[in-house]
Amino acid sequence: MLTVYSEDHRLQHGQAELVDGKLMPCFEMPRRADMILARVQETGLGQVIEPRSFGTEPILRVHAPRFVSFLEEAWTLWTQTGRTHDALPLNWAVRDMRDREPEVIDGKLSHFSFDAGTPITAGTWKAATSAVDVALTGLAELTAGERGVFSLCRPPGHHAAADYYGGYCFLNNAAIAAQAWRDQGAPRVAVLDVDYHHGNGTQSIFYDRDDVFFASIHADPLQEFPYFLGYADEKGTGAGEGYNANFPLRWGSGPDLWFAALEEACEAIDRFGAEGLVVSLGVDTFKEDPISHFRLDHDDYLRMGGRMARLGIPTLFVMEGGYAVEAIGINTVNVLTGFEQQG
Ligand code: Q9C
Ligand code: ZN
Repeated sequence: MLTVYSEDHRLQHGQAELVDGKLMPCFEMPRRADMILARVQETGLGQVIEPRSFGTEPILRVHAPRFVSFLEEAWTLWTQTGRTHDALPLNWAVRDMRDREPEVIDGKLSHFSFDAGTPITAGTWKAATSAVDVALTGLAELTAGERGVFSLCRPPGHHAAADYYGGYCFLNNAAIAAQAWRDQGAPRVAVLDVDYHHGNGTQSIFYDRDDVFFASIHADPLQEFPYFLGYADEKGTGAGEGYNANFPLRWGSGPDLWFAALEEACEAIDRFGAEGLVVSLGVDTFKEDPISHFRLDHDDYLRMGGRMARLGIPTLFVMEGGYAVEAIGINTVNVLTGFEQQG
């Protein structure tokens, strides 16, 4: 299988995120991608290629222009106020408060985000747009005839919605690829999100549409981030009703419950009749993940890839989360190997 990878991911290396009421070193770090790339190379998965540049047009098919400009300018505005450390927001609008974009950068950070775990740094824009190029280059290889392609995106994307960032995500790489696939003529695209966390951004982007089916298997939002989206009764709205499927699982869930949900998700994708599949591939479902509470083991990732392959449609794997850094390469490449081994 081809892997698309860019060194530009290194430009996103935040110092700290707010967790447990403390500023802690970021779980989402460059070494994650290094470990995955090393495993791709040592297993001989296939060729590794660099991305081509697609510019902002495909990004603007998914994200709001004001949001994209904000991401591009945020670091400059932040440093113009004399600060050189990472930018993190502090407070958010809830319930009856106003939906306005403040003039000052601190207010803008609040307006366009939903958590304090996602630092904006000097290199964030470059890294985030490069991750989009990695996803879109993977798509181009797929539509040129590959059966499966791995886009080793970093930073991840599935928590980013049309006009807000968070959960270590700035631009929604998977959603941008799914939309580009539609724009290139695929009538129906499915996104299958197997990251431990709900793909709230992707769900939000496609929630009112019947041309992109979204299915997500994740920790129950009653117990886990992002808390406010990802419940089983979210089935889509308007034309999109019936085209969104959530499979929340309780903390402590292991392979039995997880693969039962995968079976249901895959059957729904089959019924939908997608011509293409985008997999939001997070491996933070691993039993030793430091911020997660599922119990998948190394071999489960082989089985996961095998089941995806049996859908029998061109598949773009887009990297999302996974924070057990020593194991992230093994688990990720196991999914890809499992996919390839399934005829
Ligand atoms: N107790 C992805 O996996 N913070 N994002 C959780 C830990 C947010 C994860 C706090 C986790 C976001 C792409
Ligand atoms: Zn995750």
